[in-house]
Amino acid sequence: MMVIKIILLLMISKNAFSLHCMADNEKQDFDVSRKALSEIKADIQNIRNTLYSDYHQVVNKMYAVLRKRSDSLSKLDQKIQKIDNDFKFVEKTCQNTDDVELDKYNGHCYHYGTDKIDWFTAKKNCKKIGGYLVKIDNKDENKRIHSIIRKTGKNHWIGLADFTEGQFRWTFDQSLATSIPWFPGRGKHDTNRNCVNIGDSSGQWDDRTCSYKLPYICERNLCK
Ligand SMILES: [Ca+2]
Ligand SMILES: [Ca+2]
Repeated sequence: MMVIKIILLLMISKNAFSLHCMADNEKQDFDVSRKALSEIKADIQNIRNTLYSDYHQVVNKMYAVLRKRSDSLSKLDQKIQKIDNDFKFVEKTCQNTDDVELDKYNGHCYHYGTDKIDWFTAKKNCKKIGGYLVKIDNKDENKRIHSIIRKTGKNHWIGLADFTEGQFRWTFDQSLATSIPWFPGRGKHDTNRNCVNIGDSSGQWDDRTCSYKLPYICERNLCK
């Protein structure tokens, strides 16, 4: 539409500007030309306004997308930082356990502490080497551990306790233990017996007072 107006304007204005004085019909052409010119100017202004509006809409949309992406990257960056910190912690604890003897079994590492200490101190000692008081997940793991401690002739602390009476939970993940291989007569309601050890003779478990002093077993999910 605007192109047609421009062509018309050029045709009319050519005649209008070629004369020194204007007759009536030429004056009409002149007026028509001026009107067309005004319309073209208005059209150009409308197009310019539309372009500005479109431009701002596009910029705002792009800015919103970029801001969303930036937020996602920030969250990702935080997660990477946390993982990096975890790796540093593991690296540090591994360096500190160079002199600790570890038994590797099924992708995990086990440390058999020989010093006789109470259950809470045993728990702390395991944490120092980047592990936890052992969580015995199944019969095979119990069999492996029993095969080692039976040679020591001593019961060992494991990471199981019922600080809420009757609810025996693993310290590693606070999950409830199922099908516990108790010594006959053990694991009954007794608020003085809250910490659990594994027996060297049968591999069965016994609950007793947490202040009792025993060797202990630590487990670690990562091995060098
Ligand atoms: Ca385990
Ligand atoms: Ca108890």
